[in-house]
Amino acid sequence: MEQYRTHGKILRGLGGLYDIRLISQEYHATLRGEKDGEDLSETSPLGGKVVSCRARGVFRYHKEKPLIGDEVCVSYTDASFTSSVEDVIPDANGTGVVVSSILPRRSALIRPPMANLDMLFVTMACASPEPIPQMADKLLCIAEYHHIAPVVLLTKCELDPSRAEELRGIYEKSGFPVFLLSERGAEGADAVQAYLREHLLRGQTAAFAGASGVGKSTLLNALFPELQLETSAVSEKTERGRHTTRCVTLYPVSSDADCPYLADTPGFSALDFEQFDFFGKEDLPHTMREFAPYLGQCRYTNCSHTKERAADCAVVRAVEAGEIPRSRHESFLALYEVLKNKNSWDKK
Ligand SMILES: Nc1nc2c(ncn2[C@@H]2O[C@H](COP(=O)(O)OP(=O)(O)OP(=O)(O)O)[C@@H](O)[C@H]2O)c(=O)[nH]1
Ligand SMILES: [Mg+2]
Ligand SMILES: [Zn+2]
Repeated sequence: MEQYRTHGKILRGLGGLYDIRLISQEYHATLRGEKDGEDLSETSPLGGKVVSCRARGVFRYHKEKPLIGDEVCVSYTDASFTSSVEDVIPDANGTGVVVSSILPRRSALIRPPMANLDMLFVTMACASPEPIPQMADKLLCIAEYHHIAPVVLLTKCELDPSRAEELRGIYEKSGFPVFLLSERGAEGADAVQAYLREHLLRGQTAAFAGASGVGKSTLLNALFPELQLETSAVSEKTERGRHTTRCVTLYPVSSDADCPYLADTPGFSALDFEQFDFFGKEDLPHTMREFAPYLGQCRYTNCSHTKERAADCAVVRAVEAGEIPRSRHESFLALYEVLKNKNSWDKK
């Protein structure tokens, strides 16, 4: 039986079943042994199709858990697909679609649990739930650390326009693209759409992340009404989100095999925030993009840019001069403290 190979991207995983979208333009057919070395590339008729695979084979032996956004090598046979490719669950008895390997990752995050992200929309509501700049700043640092392009999204701006302007000022000053959304995306979604068109390239992935209830799924619905994602009102009592989105899912933005993807992710709670993946405290200053002009300018090379005197620390001086937003430096101090403690714990 002819064996084919192609590439796919994991869109979602639920109960041990992974949806994989075949993305490769080319595939290879090999008649076992006989045609080795011969170039049999053709355009895959399956590009853009979604197949479901059980987490068997390579997943079982792989130490790392497959992540949403992983690119995988997929092999299949003629018999793998019945009339409708969309509803195949073809893993039975060697005739099915088999994931033979997970391709090397460009990046992997713990929160949101995703591989190969290219752009991260750090989403924060101006009110309901109350914005937590430190959570946004931590996400921004993580994106920078992994070379994922960060974008700041401020939602529910109509609920507190002055807070919206204040936050816009902070993040624009720090050098991030910032988008303001009001009325469930009725205002502002166009600008996000235009930004995505211009900056998210073929095959790339952008994710929306932030606290529960900030309106990530709502915005995705505004951008792509056909998605009809579930949303729900924040709790009246606690003003917190209800954790409506339960798992990370990638949505292809068109039917092209190599189109970009957008990801909806489950909202964070304050507790999740503690368990974020992180890195060494020495790396932290380099993940604050507005610190860049000042690094290397401090009096002492081992300056931590935390409690030093302004006379000695170029970063502290820039904060006092209003060049670096104070709230960003406050987040830096808090994150530095977390990393310092984490590192001393690691050494024990
Ligand atoms: N007033 C106002 N409400 C909004 C806006 N955007 C979203 N909402 C509401 O906020 C609530 C939460 O929205 P969701 O889209 O479910 O939030 P989410 O970020 O996806 O939440 P999780 O899935 O729990 O992470 C819903 O009731 C939305 O209608 C907005 O711009 N203005
Ligand atoms: Mg949601
Ligand atoms: Zn310094």
